[in-house]
Amino acid sequence: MSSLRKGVGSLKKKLSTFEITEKNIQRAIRDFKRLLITNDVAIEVAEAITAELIQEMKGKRTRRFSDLSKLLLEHAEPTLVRIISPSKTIDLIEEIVETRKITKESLTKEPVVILFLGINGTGKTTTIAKLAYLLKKKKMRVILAASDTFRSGAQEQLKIHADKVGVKIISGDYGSDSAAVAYDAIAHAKSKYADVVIIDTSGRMAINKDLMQEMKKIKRVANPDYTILVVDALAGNDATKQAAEFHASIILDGVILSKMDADARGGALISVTHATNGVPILYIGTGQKYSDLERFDPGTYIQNILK
Ligand SMILES: Nc1nc2c(ncn2[C@@H]2O[C@H](COP(=O)(O)OP(=O)(O)O)[C@@H](O)[C@H]2O)c(=O)[nH]1
Ligand SMILES: [Mg+2]
Repeated sequence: MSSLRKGVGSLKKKLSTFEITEKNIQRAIRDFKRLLITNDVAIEVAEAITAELIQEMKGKRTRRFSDLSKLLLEHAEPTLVRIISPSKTIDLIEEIVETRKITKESLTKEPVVILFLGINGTGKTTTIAKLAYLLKKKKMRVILAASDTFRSGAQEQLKIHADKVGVKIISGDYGSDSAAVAYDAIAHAKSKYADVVIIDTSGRMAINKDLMQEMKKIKRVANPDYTILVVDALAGNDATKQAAEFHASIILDGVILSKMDADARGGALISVTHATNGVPILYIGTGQKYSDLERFDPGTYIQNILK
């Protein structure tokens, strides 16, 4: 008897619901794709995301056509969070403090070395100053390496930040070998038992062979513990392209997305993570003050986008 009732129940449910197919979900998918793209998610990434969502939803049942969009958003949230959740989360400052605790106990002189990469104007120098500020608050002794020997004014700009934050800077001459400046800064850090060396590098207007060769050389010479790319949230699709190209030539440990305060949409963040196969977003830049560097929380971020 109870099995018959169950059978009737499931038949009724079948009659009052319909199966989701690739075809009948098209319209909801199209609207959702538009939402992603207008939020600055790169087109090919929006396509990959929606293709994944179709696969997930196909074959499920729902009562009304009007429910499809709502259902899609419900599925989208965990999918998007998964895409931008790195395989491991890194609390950079905590990791550095821990590493130094261990290395100090063993009396080694190796500082933690962080290499910053990115094209012109993305916010590398500013972000380095912010990170130095946070590390200094944790009592870390920081040395900045002014390895941007390319763009005029770059050395002075970093020096101003170093003075304001209260950390030491090792500079070079314009036109000199940027890798040599990094090498000098690391040698200096070792001799002074400093904790962290942060290397500022030059960018170019766009990614080119010279830039990549120079960055590869710095990476070889400095042998950094962390290689971090700074991309500009305002750059939209270009930010995604930069992240993919840098990651293809130089393995990245993390990305920092600057200027999130100036960009209400911030979809670049989804694309960048997707394009680098999950390189973690370590921080987002949220302004021009030194304290405007925040750790990034995927869950809250996606909830805001889908609101
Ligand atoms: N609003 C805002 N501006 C930023 C942020 N990060 C950097 N900037 C600004 O972006 C411009 C370029 O930054 P800079 O550090 O010189 O870029 P670099 O060429 O990559 O070293 C500067 O005017 C910075 O003040 C941020 O998070 N928010
Ligand atoms: Mg700079």
